[in-house]
Amino acid sequence: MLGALTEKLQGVGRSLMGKRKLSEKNISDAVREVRLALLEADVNYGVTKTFIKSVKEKVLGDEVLKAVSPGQQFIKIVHDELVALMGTNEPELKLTKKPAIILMCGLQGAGKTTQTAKLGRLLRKEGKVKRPLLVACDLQRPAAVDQLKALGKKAELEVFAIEGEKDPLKVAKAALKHAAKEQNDCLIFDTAGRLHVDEALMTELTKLKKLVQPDEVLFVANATTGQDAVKSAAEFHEKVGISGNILTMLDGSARAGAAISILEVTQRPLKFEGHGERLEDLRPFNPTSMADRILGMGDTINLVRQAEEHIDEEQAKQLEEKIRKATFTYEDYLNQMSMVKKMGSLKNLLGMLPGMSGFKDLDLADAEFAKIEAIILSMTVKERREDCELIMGRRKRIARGSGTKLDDVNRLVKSFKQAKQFFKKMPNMKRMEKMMMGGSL
Ligand SMILES: Nc1nc2c(ncn2[C@@H]2O[C@H](COP(=O)(O)OP(=O)(O)O)[C@@H](O)[C@H]2O)c(=O)[nH]1
Ligand SMILES: [Mg+2]
Repeated sequence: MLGALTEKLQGVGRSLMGKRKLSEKNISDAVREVRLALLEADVNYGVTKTFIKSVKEKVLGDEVLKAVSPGQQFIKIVHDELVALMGTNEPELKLTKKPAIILMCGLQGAGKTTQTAKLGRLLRKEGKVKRPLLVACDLQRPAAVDQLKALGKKAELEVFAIEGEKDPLKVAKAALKHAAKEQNDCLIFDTAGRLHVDEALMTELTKLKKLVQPDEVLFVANATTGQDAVKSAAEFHEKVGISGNILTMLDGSARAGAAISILEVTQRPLKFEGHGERLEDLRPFNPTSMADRILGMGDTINLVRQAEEHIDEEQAKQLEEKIRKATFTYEDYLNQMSMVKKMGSLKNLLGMLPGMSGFKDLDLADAEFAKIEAIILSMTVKERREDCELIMGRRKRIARGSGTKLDDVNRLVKSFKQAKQFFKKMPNMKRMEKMMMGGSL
């Protein structure tokens, strides 16, 4: 979630509510808010200025729509400009060599090793490559090699490492040889980072780049470090020369400005976004959904994509039907939870939903759901299907069995009943959708 900027821009939408037309005068506050928000989100001054100028031109120009409210229109223009700003480049990797070669670089803790494994997995999953080889060229710390090996094992990817070797160039050379023999069609080189950009690191990377002649040099940037990430992106690009960027830690309280500014200072595309520690948490960079997130409209596209990957459509339909008729039970709830779990942590999912960016403590949501799950698991089948009343004796037993408090069980039973009441009264879902979609801006 991109916190402050999102909140600011939502405020802007509200401030224009009730205005009939956009004019130089009534947008000046909104424009000022956007400018401040961008600067606060680490977008550099030059980019902000250009951005504001083009937003103003669009707002006051001919492209005024009559059908929507001024607030919606203003946000839409800012949104489209953000998409245009972030989406000018092609996010696809250009892998032309046989084998394809990717060199990862970035500061320590940016997420290089993790994204190396995630990327290998993703490329194979998408059928872009068949036998990727992860190469352990971070020889600064012995643990780095072990970390890559462990990740490789988890992802069922081959890892190339030489025990005890201190020279990354030797490892790289041997890996190329190995790949030729074993017919690996893609090599991803994990490299060492430093706390700050230094000469030794840059020299090492430059030599590695010269040796392996990569198709892609990907700079891995920790989005939560804001202007620091931007600064080091510029330095890596100047000294090593990069072909693209991967923005990581976007599941945290990352600021949007880093994405925009890194793009600006390197003039190289944002290729991927990292959204968590798990191997599945890497996606192609999507400027539209990033703009959606910045504006607090939720990462709907990605949510849909993940849902498609994991949820059995038929099952989902049945559940919807049950919710609509308010006949869903604890058992359904448990099934639903296990589907949601397949999609990743709740924290990630909730962050994608419209309006949830203001939700400060999403870790709590995960913990709360774990508790609810434990409670339902301690119910008998009859209880789960609501074939019997959950009398006090039963509740006490459930609390004991699930290691929770009686209060927790009572709370769940109460909110379950309330939810059912709510859905019973709901005439149809369409109306609810309308309420949720139309009311906000
Ligand atoms: N929350 C979150 N954690 C990540 C992400 N990518 C990597 N990590 C974690 O960040 C830490 C540093 O990552 P690592 O790959 O070791 O960074 P490196 O030093 O650049 O190789 C590890 O604990 C990773 O599990 C991400 O997208 N989101
Ligand atoms: Mg590493």
